[in-house]
Amino acid sequence: MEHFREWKHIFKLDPNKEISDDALEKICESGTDAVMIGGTDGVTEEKVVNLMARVRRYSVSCVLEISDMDAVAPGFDLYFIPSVLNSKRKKWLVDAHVEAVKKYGPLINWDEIVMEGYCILNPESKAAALTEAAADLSLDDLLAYAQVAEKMFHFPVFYLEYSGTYGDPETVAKVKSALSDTVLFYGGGIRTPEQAEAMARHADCIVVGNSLYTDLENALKTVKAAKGAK
Ligand code: 1GP
Repeated sequence: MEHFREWKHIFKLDPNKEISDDALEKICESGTDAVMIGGTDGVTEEKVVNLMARVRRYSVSCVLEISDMDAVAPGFDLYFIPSVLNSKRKKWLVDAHVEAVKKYGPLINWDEIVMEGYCILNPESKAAALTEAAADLSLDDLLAYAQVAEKMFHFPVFYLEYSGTYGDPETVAKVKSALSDTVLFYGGGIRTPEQAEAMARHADCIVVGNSLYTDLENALKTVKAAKGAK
């Protein structure tokens, strides 16, 4: 098992977006703890395998975040599986998982599986639309979700997913204080080292995605900022 509990920083690459070899080299050699491959739409097995093969030229940990059970390939270090706790549809909480186990169960190496209890908090995001997430959660709701994730479901990861928008560091701090064992991932809208540091002060690990495609130089600076955050 990889030491994901120690990670401070992840770059998330979308298999449905183009990335040049030059940019990919900078990302993989940035010092990030892992490159996570994952996206919401247009994710196919072919695109996943192609991107994994390109990341595998480098020594960085390469993990898959599964959004479609038919776009899964062997060869990743770990497989992160979201369960969207605030989805209004059971499919995204557990039904897709049941289907996947029925179809692929004997092929699964359970030691490589990491469950993520997700709360999707940007109502404008593709992920919120797809999963029909009740994204307008109060702080009380969020704190309860965090405790349900840890104390009831024993998820190893609780993921605050603001995808595409920058959240409130104070909220992240409060959620962190509600967790003792489950690690807290924060992702959404991080474009600058200052934003990275502000979130990494509270979250165990920050996830930087979109800004890799819009402002690579600043995105790369988030690694050092996250690792130096106190
Ligand atoms: C998306 O949490 C990640 O799943 C990162 O969000 O793309 O907004 O950086 P951004």
